Amino acid sequence: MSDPLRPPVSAFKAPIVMRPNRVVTIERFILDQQGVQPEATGPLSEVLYDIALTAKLIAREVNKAGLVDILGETGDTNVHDEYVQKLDEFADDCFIKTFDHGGRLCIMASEEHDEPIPIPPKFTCGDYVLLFDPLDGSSNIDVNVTVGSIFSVYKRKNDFGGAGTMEDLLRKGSEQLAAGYVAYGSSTMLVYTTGKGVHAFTLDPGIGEFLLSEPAVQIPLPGRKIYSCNEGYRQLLFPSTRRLIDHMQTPDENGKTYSSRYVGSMVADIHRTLLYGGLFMYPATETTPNGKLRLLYEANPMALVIEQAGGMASTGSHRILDIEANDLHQRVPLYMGSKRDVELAIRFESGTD
Ligand code: P6P
Repeated sequence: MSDPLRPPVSAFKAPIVMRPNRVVTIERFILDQQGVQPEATGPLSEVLYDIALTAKLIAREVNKAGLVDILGETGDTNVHDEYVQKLDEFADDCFIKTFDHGGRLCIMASEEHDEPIPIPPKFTCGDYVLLFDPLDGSSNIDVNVTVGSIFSVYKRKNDFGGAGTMEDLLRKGSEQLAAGYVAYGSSTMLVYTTGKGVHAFTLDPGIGEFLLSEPAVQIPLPGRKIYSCNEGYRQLLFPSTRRLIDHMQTPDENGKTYSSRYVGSMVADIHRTLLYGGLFMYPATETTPNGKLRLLYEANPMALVIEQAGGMASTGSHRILDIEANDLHQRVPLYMGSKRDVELAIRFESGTD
C-alpha cells in the first residue's frame, strides 16, 4: 500500500527533457554554406551574420512594443525617461548602426531615407551594397499583426574601392548576391537565399539564436488556391485585373473557388505564399499606375526568394528580377507566388485570357 506521505519514487525522476534534434544555428549554417558555395565568401557571410544580429535587436523591441510605451511619436520619453523612437525609425537605426562601421559595405539605402546612406568617412568601405526596408508594415504593429524587415545584398559594381555610388544601388534584381526577410510574428523567422535555395530560421529567444527550421524551402506544388490582394481598390483596378479576380472567384469544375487572404503586411503575405503557395498581388491601379511596392528593397528581394523556392515573380508582363532600376524608390506592380497562379495573372494582364 503506498504511503500517502511518501510519494512514489517515480515522482522524483528527472523531468523529461525534450532531446533537441540536430541544432544548427544560422552562423553554423552560413559557415557550412561557404564550403558548398564559392561565392558565399567570408565577407558575405559577415553581412549575413550582421543581418541576423540586426533582426535580433529589432525583434526584442517589436516583441515588447505592447508592453513599453515605445510606439510614441519621435521626441517623447518613456517611463524610464528614455528617448522614444517610433519602431520603424528604431529599426532603421539598427540596420545603419550595425552596418556603418563593419567594413563590409560601401553604401546603403533604406525605405526610410530619400537619399543613399554613405559609410562615414572614418570607417573603411567594403565590397557589398545593402538595401533594406527596416520595418515593413509598421502601421500594423499597433494591432499586433506580423511585420517584417526586408533586405537585398549586391556586390559593388566597380572594384576600385572607396565610397559606393548610386550606380551601385540602381541594380537589376537578378544581380543580388543575397536577399530575404525577417518576419516578426508569433515567432521571429529569418528567411534568406544566396541563390542556392531558400533557408528558414526561427529565433529561440531563450538562447538568442536563430536555429535552422527549414532548409531548402520550396513552394508546395500545386499549392493552395489562395489569392492575396487589397480588394478595397477594386473600382480603381484596371479591367484586366478585375477579370483576373472574377476568374479566381468563379467555382472550378469541382465547385471550388480560390480563398482570399490579405494581411496588409507584405512580409506576412509573402511568408504565407512561400509556405502554402498561391498568389500575392499588388497591381497597378488608375491612381497608382506603378502599384505601391518598391522595386529595390521590397519586390526584388522577395522575387529572388520566391523564384529560388520554385515560384515566379512578375510585373504582370515582365520578370521582376529583370527590371532596370532608375530610381531608388521606384514602384512596380507585382504578382508573385506559385507558377500556376502567376502565369494565370500574366495571361489576364497581357490580355491572352
Ligand atoms: P495597402 C505596408 O504598408 C505595405 O508597404 C506592405 O507591407 C503591404 O503589402 C502594403 O503596403 C499594403 O498596402 O494599400 O493594401 O494598405
